[in-house]
Amino acid sequence: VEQDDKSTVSPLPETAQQHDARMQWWREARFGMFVHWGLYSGLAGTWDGKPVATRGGMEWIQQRVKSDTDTYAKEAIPKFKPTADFARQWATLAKQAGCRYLVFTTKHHDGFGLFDSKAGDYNAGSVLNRDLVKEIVEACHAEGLKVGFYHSVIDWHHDQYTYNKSKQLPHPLRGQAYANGPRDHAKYQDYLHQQVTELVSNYGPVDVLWWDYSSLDFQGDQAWRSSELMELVRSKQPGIIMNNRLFRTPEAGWSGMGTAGFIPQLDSKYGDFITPEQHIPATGMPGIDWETCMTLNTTWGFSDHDHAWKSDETLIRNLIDIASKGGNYLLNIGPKGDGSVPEESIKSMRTIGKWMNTNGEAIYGTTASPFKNLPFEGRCTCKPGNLYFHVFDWPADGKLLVPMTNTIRKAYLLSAPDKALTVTSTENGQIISLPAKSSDQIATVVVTEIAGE
Ligand code: FHN
Repeated sequence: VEQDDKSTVSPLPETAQQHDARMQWWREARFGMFVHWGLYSGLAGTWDGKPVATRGGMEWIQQRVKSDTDTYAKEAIPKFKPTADFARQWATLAKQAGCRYLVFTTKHHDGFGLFDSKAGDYNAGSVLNRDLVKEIVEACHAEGLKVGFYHSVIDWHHDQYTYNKSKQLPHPLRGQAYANGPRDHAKYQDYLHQQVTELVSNYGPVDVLWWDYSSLDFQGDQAWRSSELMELVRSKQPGIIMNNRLFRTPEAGWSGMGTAGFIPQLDSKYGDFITPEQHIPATGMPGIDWETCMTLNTTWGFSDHDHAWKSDETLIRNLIDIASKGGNYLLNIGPKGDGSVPEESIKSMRTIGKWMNTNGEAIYGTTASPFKNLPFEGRCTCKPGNLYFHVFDWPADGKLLVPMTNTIRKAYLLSAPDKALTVTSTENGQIISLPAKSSDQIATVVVTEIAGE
């Protein structure tokens, strides 16, 4: 198996200006909601009456319990009962949170499609006589959200899908028939392309295609006929934005799961944005569009047993940290088998939304901090003429030193725009006198309108 991808897809024949125009809404959005929902959601991390685990991705439950698809589907389908209005609840929550786009799983690794597919019968159209993708797209558009389709290229159910990382036979998820039968991965690739064609043809404008995921030894054209697949998508959806997970070579900007890697100049040959897992410099990565996706607890798909919820302060600081480095934050909810959203998730997303109602100006449409480091615990985002200093740890003496010599025309808290703050110039920079920190502020933003910039 070749180590390096030799995909032949050429970068789009678009000018830099056209590329920027295509990416503009995404770069300005900065904050999206991710949704992992499928047959696994009804199982809720429980198999054979016992918790499978208390932490970790329960969207992988089929693989974790090594169940073949027939057994898995027999258990999971009766527990997957979407209500009539589940999609509206998601879209309303995303809006309340201040998200500008919503990316949801059209199919995860178990292979069950949420759309009404004519390719096979392992999908909501055949099983539930519903097109759940259509319902979600309509709900998102009703709330003015951009729509992203997460689509797993991995597919544990398909009998011609041959990549078997474990090299076990019979493949633990496909049973003996799979082991003995003829297998031709090209037939799976045809199936993959047919379903993707349905997704980019039948639901109107699709704003993001979020591929997931490739291995170092199985990627690109060899695994997915990626060049053809990306060009097919772009032919149907010229304005679409895609991530880079059809590839896993370093050139594709995939740093690996938590491994430090280099992020070279990305071009549309591999996708339009990367999903880096490693440390991002404080001043971001000029010329690279990137997005970090995270869970609210430790599982992407719903689990009854995962109570490791991130604090609201952590979530808001993550949003600020990522925006301060020029990236997007895709924050995940894992709805239950009926599509309802766990109360803990609703509370967190609404708390973020309350903060965004006051401070969203310091996130939307901002670019990375110009400062390699700050003399206080916090972050900086910027727009032409404005710097937004996000203060994580409020200075006990109320004095905020900002390392700049420019004249500050005006400084104020976004939560109190009419109250100008005193600014004193010193040889180390400008000191902004802050009021006593109010208890409910998770992170407060100081806006400075800089003279001459
Ligand atoms: O295996 C998946 C996982 O279940 C989840 O969908 C994440 C989201 O980024 N992607 C893969 C692991 O990176």
